[in-house]
Amino acid sequence: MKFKPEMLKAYFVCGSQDVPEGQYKAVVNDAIKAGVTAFQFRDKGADSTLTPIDRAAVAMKLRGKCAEAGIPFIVDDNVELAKQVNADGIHVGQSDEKIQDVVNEVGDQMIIGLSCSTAEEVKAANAIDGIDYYGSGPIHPTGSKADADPVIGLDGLKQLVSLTDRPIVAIGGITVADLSDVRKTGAAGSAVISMIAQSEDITSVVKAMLEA
Ligand code: TZP
Ligand code: MG
Repeated sequence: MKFKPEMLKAYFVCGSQDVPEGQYKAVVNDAIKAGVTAFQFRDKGADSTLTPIDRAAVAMKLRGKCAEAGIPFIVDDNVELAKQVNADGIHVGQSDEKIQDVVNEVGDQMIIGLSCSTAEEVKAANAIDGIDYYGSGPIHPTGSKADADPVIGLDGLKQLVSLTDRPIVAIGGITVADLSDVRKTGAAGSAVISMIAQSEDITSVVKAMLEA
């Protein structure tokens, strides 16, 4: 699937650890039906309720749902799993597999996202061909990532946007109240876990993301 910056508008990131046990597929299906523009499979950590075998099977199922909806299925961190399920994309952090190795391995077939939370990281990433977008944050404190980088705020986001021509998706503690401010920084969209995963009304939060 060819990358388009519009895919970053309403980007849902989620793993089984982010929802009550047994509800993962249902929540992701609801988000897809509501119109998210990208989905990232990020199932990891001690709170994941999937075994490695289940994880690949669930990834495959959700991969198929995203294909039906015409949105990219992006795997967090795990290049092997991304290849196994023929994902549309891979998203890596600064301490995951080296970005240049990921580009070399799958850059010709997958969308590539890289987390960049500082000016130095953005500048270093700008020098590497083949990265499609950056994920930057956390904008606010987040309860969804134990080892999150320091909060950068909307001002920090704005600074990172000014340092690159590549599209940036904002992440970390984003709520509906932030969506228009995120937009004003020049970011291409917002990536969220709890705003969707913990919502009683997924349809309306996704609508707010699409309309921001
Ligand atoms: N990377 C930076 S913050 C974060 C990730 C995966 C968690 C975002 O989750 P939430 O619930 O939207 O704050
Ligand atoms: Mg990561």
